[in-house]
Amino acid sequence: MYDRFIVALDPPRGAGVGWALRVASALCGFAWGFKLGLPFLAGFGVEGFRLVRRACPGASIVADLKLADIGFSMRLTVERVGPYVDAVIAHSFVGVEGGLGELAEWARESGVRLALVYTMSHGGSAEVLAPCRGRLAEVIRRVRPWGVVAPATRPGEVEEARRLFPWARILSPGVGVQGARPGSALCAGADYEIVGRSVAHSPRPLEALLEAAREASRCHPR
Ligand code: BMP
Repeated sequence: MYDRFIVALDPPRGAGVGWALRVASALCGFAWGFKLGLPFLAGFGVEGFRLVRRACPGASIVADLKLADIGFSMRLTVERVGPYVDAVIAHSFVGVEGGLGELAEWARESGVRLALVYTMSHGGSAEVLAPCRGRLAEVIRRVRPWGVVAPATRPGEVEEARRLFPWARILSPGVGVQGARPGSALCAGADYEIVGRSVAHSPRPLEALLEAAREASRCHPR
C-alpha cells in the first residue's frame, strides 16, 4: 500500500536541500514518488530536482509548479525541470487554446506526463473551482492528460473524477494535516494519495508512511 503514496517534499522553514535528500532517501523504495512544488523550487532551485532524482532514481518525480499561464510561459518553465521529472501538474482552468494545448504538446514531445487539477483540497475550492466542475471536466476531456488531481478531503469529488476520467490516474492531496484520513481517496477510486507534512516533516518519515499505508489498507484498491 505504501507504493500508492506520493510524498510532497515541501521543506520546513529554514531547511536546506539536505533535509529533502534525507527524506527522499529514507522513503526510497517505498513511496511511489515525490512531489516537488514551488516551495521546493524557491528553496533549492532546479539543482534540487536533479539531486532528488539522483538520491532515488526509481521514484517518480512530480513537478507541481502551479502552472496556470499562457502556453509559452508554462513551456519555458517545464523545460527547465523536464530532464529530472516524470510528470508535471497544471491547472485546468486556463483552458486549451494558447494554454494547455501547448503544454500537452510539450509533454508528448518530451515524454513527460501531464496531470491537470480538477478541484482542490482546501475550503476555497468550493468558491470557484467546484461550481465550475462541468467546464473543468470539458477541458480535461479535451486534453486527456495522464493524471487528474482531485481532493482526498472531498471523496465525492474523487469518485466523480474516477467516473468522468476513467483513463486517468487520480492523484489526491489533503491526507494528514488537512484532515483526510489515509485511504479515504484510495477507497473512493484514487490511484495515489499525496501526503506532505504528516510524513515528510515527521522525525521518522518511513514509520509515518508505513503507518499511513497500514491505515489505507482497510480499503481494497481497484
Ligand atoms: P500536506 O499533506 O502537507 O497538506 O501537503 C499537501 C501537498 O499537496 C502540498 O504540497 C500542497 O501544495 C499540495 N496540494 C494540496 O494540498 N491541495 C490541492 O488541491 C493541490 C495540491 O497540489
